[in-house]
Amino acid sequence: MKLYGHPLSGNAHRALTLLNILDVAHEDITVNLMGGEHKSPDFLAMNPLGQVPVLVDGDLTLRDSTAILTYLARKYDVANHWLPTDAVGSAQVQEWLSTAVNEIMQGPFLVRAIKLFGAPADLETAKAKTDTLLTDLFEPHLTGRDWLVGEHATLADLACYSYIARVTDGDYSLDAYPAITAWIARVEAIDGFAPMVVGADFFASLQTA
Ligand SMILES: N[C@@H](CCC(=O)N[C@@H](CS)C(=O)NCC(=O)O)C(=O)O
Repeated sequence: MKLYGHPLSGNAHRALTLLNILDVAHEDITVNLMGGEHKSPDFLAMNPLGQVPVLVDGDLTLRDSTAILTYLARKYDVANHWLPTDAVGSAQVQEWLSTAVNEIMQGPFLVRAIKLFGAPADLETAKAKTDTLLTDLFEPHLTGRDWLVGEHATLADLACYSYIARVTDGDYSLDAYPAITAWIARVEAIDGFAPMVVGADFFASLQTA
């Protein structure tokens, strides 16, 4: 099985994280996003949207981080721990998977991408969307709860972690959000979990390489 991603991609991070947690043998392939490899004909043949992550498992080629999470959980998590099978549990996980690819991308993802990559978007709008998302949804939801859904970690936590934890790469402080901060520490303590690289550390490592 091959996962095409990039260390600075939070979307790739969540997929890679589940492969590691479930101890699934895989090859972790870094796509040269800065060099435009994701828009090459070979990559576009795997994902016409030219985005990472992409998972290739035998004849199956799968794009989209949350689809990859669902596939891996259903195929390798025989206890259905990461993705419940009951109607309420599976729908509640889906709520957060949808939040991860929509509201989190419009807020925390963009705040970070504007700072790290000069993404062409309005910083004040992205910050305002982040404020709303964290203040109205995540902080109250996580107050008095350890995990986003139920009594243990699920795909919901893995999917929402990366861009919320690393919104600080965009000089956005999480100090006003104690419940979110405690949740990030809890997620990072999951067995097999590797925290997402800090943007400044990644760029510094390129200079010393
Ligand atoms: N919905 C997709 C979004 C993937 C995505 O936006 N990937 C970014 C990296 S984090 C990318 O490859 N961007 C390059 C581009 O869109 O040109 C997912 O969840 O995997």
